[in-house]
Amino acid sequence: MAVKLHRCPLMWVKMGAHPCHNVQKALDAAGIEYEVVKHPFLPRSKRTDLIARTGQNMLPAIELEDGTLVRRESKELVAMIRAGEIRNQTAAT
Ligand SMILES: N[C@@H](CCC(=O)N[C@@H](CS)C(=O)NCC(=O)O)C(=O)O
Repeated sequence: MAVKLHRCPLMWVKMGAHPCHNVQKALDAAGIEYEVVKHPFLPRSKRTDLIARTGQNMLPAIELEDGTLVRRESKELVAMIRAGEIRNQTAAT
């Protein structure tokens, strides 16, 4: 099972200030396979699964293969990806 990128639905917004895009771009650059899970953009209260699992309503978040949903500032997620802290276990063999 691949990691999952939980993100907003604005896939077409690819500018540098877009947090979800930046994390997706970092996953691509690192060659990490992932599935995209889109959540509603607004209102944030509609992100019920995200809220239930992380206790907050902001995106992006990365779901590890063990099911842990990691929500950090997008810059931190990018740093974790670049540091090799987020990996696709099944693809690593
Ligand atoms: N500082 C946060 C910003 C995250 C952010 O703005 N995420 C957007 C989706 S790309 C969002 O959830 N927007 C809804 C809102 O701001 O109400 C980060 O970099 O992670």
